Amino acid sequence: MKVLLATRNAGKLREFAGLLPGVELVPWPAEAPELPETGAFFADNALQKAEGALRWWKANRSEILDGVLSDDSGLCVDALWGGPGVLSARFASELDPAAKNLKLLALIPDGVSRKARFVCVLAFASLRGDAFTVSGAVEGTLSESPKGGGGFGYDPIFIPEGFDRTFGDLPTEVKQRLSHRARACEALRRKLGI
Ligand code: ITT
Repeated sequence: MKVLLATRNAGKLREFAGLLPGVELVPWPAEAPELPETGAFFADNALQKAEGALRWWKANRSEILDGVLSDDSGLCVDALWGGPGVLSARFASELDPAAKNLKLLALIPDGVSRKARFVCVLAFASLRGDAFTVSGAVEGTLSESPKGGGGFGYDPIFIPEGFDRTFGDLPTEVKQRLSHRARACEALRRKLGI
């Protein structure tokens, strides 16, 4: 099965390669445009990215694919009313990832819940133009300070439930087993029968 992966995020790309064995993932071409994501929900944005990618591919490429896959995901923090959530990529985007993590932690007042979850919505669109979404989530808490150089994005400040280390600090296999993206990919594989 040959699928166009509509993402510019190298961390996501790395994870999908491990989570979808047997699927030939075609990377989003460097010359292709940035895909808009203007929705209020992860599912809106995932569908918008898949739709935009499919439209661009049909207009610019002749290679036939089995479908297009997109991912909209983020970190939802209870103390921030679910934020940054769908705005996770845009939150403090002028900062590098390490400074962004420190800025997010600084927003959490002392003594409040540090509960958070990673959410991932995948949209899969076929070349016929039908599409569906699947989702996955992993519960956890925010660490007191960033820890670990693994993963990407908010991984150094997120401790998944049942562990006492962050995704950035835990072995890659742990994140690949229980992450929001791993769970969404399980649902995708079930739905596609692969
Ligand atoms: P594409 O739209 O090109 O896929 P993006 O990085 O802009 O890439 P999103 O709009 O879905 O993707 O933003 C999600 C942000 O949430 C991402 O940039 C990370 O900061 C964060 N994020 C999502 N999944 C994550 C994960 O597994 N680990 C750490 N941070 C994650």
